Amino acid sequence: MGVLNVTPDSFFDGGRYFDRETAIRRGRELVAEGADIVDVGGESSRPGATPVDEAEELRRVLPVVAALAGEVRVSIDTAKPSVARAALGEGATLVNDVGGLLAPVAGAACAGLVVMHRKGSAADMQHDPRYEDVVAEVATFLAAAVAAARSAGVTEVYVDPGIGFGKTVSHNLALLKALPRLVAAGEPVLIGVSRKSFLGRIAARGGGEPLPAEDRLEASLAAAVWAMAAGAAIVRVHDVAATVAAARLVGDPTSLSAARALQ
Ligand code: HH2
Repeated sequence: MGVLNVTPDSFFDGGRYFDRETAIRRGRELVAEGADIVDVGGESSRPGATPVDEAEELRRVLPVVAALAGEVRVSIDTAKPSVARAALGEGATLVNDVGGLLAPVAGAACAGLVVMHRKGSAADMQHDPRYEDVVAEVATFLAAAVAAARSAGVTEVYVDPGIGFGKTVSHNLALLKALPRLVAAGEPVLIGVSRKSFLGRIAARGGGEPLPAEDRLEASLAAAVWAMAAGAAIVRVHDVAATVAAARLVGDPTSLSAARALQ
């Protein structure tokens, strides 16, 4: 899944594809690089991001969704029911529900749904998030979200532990380490780690400064390979070409997946 943020303020690609034509061109580039899905978003969910009103979010995403929907599977990354509904009307077929409210919209439209765990809003989610047992709490939340999605009539559901959404570096690492357990629960798993700040902080553990988003490609690829080898069905990434190249190692029947089968 390639990330396409039509925003001025996303933490990595903010401002790069804010212009409509540039965004559409970038979507096509993601497809050429090997993306099976393009995830279009019009509101940054990074900690501290300024909320975007409905009219503005629609203005940002709808023309881009409409232009790309005939060429690739498009998912709509939003927290707003009205934006999800309108994007589905323009040809999107997957709802990336980052706020937890969109199962009825996906169900009514016979669309797929990504249910994602988060603790708190963009304004407060990174202010000292705490869990008794992050893996158990996220797994319980996702099982309930899947049940709610099925009752709303959704038949295609993906679960996402929401890396970075109300989680410390340790919480994110615990969830990644527990990925095989989440995969074993039975629903296809989506993982979004691409260029996230915890990767920059881990790289700084040797004593240096946290790496900025521009310098987190290698760590992102390592995390994506880990996620794929652990059985994730979808990885959501900014760097599609590099991830596709890395994915070959995991997909090659003589390499990592075969090693996993032997365990
Ligand atoms: N992460 C981001 C946005 N949407 N959706 C899912 N399902 N999982 C994720 O981990 C996820 C997501 C944050 O990344 P990005 O879109 O690059 O940044 P921003 O929120 O600043 O636009």
